[in-house]
Amino acid sequence: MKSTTRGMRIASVTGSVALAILACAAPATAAAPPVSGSARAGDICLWSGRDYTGSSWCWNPGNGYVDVPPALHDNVGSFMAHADGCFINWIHVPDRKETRVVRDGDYRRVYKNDFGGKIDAVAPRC
Ligand SMILES: [Ca+2]
Repeated sequence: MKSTTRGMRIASVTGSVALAILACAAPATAAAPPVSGSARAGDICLWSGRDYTGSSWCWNPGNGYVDVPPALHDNVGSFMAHADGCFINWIHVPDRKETRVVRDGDYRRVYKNDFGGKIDAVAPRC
């Protein structure tokens, strides 16, 4: 009887250790961008500020090619992708463009100093 109780206690402690290990693993998840808010599954969301702040707008592959709203034109500070897509910077419409392939799961907390400072449109494919 007593050993059974001890066995259960050990099992309980083991469970706590497992939870503690999960808790330790959590920071990697916590460092990833938030999934909630305006970023829904299947969307690519853009923000004017770094760290997903400022004006935001979400695009869905079903929307097809879309010019980004004025607030985000050449002004994407961060993004989060829950879909595949393509960021486009027009050099000369319609025949010269610079593109960046975006994959489901991609994100950048700071993007304005990179291609975010050039984005004109989002499309399903480059
Ligand atoms: Ca541009």
